[in-house]
Amino acid sequence: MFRPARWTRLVPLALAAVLAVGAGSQLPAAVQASAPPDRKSVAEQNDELIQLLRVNTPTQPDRKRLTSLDLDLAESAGPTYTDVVAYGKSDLRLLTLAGFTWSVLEDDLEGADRQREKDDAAYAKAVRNKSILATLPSGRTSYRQLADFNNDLASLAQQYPTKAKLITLKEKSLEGRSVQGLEISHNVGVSSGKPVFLSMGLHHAREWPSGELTIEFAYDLLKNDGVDTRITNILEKSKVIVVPVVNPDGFNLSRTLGYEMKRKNCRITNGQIPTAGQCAQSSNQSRGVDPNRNYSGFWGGPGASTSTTSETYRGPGAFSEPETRNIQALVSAHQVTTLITNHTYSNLVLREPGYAAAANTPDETVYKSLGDQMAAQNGYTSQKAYQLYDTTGTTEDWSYYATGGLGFTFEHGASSFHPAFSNIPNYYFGSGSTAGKGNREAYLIAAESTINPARHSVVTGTGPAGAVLRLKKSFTTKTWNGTLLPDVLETTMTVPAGGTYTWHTNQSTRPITIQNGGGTESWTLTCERPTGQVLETRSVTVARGGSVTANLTACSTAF
Ligand code: 0X9
Ligand code: ZN
Repeated sequence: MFRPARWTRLVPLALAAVLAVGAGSQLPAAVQASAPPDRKSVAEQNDELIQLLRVNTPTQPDRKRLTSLDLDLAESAGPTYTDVVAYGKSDLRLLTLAGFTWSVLEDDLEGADRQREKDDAAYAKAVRNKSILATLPSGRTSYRQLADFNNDLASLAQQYPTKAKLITLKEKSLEGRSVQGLEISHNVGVSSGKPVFLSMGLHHAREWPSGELTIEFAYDLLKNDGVDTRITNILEKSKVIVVPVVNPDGFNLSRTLGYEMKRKNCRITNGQIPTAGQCAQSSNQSRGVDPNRNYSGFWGGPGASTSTTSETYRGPGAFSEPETRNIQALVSAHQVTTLITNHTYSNLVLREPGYAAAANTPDETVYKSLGDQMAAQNGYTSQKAYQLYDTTGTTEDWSYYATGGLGFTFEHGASSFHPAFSNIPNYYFGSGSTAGKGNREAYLIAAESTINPARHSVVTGTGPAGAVLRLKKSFTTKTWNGTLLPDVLETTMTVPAGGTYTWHTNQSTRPITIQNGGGTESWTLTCERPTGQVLETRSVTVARGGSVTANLTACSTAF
């Protein structure tokens, strides 16, 4: 995954082979075998192919050494190998000089993209002819463009006004685009105290299926509410929030022919807004901040680069980017008890911790059990995130340790950032041994786990109908070098008619505090007039699986 797409092509595969031999490493059989007969014409044009390589990394030191080369790791790794996107001779030379051997999984990624477009057209035709019947909840037959995502979110909100609310995240992207999502629940406009399941896509621009799966789940919930009892129950008891495109600038560029391998955002110069067209300039193609290294949790630690041209560039500071600040604000303003951030690829369900030197999380038992349950549906491998490789500053490095909401990274697909679209129904509904399960079932399990009070906390009691209740917690999140950054979690609900409230929340003590043996922390609960006048203040301490009663009698008297 890591490494800029450089769209110049300079060197044929044959030269790669020469380089490999020249440096004294054994030429892998797959490299020899993979050169097709028509390679000559490519060589004549002096082209350079973008390849997918399977690099042999039998030991942990090998994997560490490979990571340190700052190549574009394809986030697919097994016990003895790590897949790498290689951009021609400089990358191949780097690997060779470092003593690595490899086989070629795909010798022309751009050619594969052209083939994918042909396949998508054939798939759309087959669906139109009804020779393929299993279609996605929305009926889509090709990857969405950015405008399609935004139009679809808006039409769902319009079509289901009591169940779907369009949301715009607080900051625009660097190129001025708004970031949109949908809140989905019965009586979505009523502030209800329901627990929240947040699903997101496209932190990484080229990982197109991650946005598709996120929005298809929204269609599924809205279409099948009242039809499928599991979905009816989910919308009654929880709120599902989807944000299919977290990084619209990067995604928009990746959907422009010639830029498909764009991964990061459009930050060209630290702290500066890019000028129009700057992000697409060929000299800037390796620029950008990796949104999945820019969150504050352990920011600046292992598996995140300080180089502005690295695919894992962490940015000049934690939350330096609007894309990550948006998600921070969204999560801080809701009781997100379950979170899935969708990525591609490797068929993985990843839970914290994200770097190998970290201790197991204090929630390892429940965390693993939910990860395993979901992986049993989509057929992926459930594991700790660092078992793929070390990272810091990822979404859950912040969200899990700061809120306690169980957060997962899903890496969809076996071997491609964005395979032919005909794969997406298989990802969603499952295929082969997972037929009828797939990510649809995994997401339903995530939503059902969100509802399960054993997996979050409950604050309940009496108060005056119409009063605004507020739960607030202020603390600091520590980056890798010890900098303390202010964080505020703040959510509200309204006491319903009848004067009894039930609020499904995250635990009051942060996992990071539990892990560091730091004692207990509390929520501050206030009961207010709708004008904001505070009538009662309480301190609430509640653990995961716990319930606490707070009868707001002073507030009731004064209201
Ligand atoms: O590196 C990433 O950001 C994620 N993979 S991707 O290829 N989609 O970019 C994985 C991050 C998961 N966390 C850890 N591996 N610790
Ligand atoms: Zn990703």
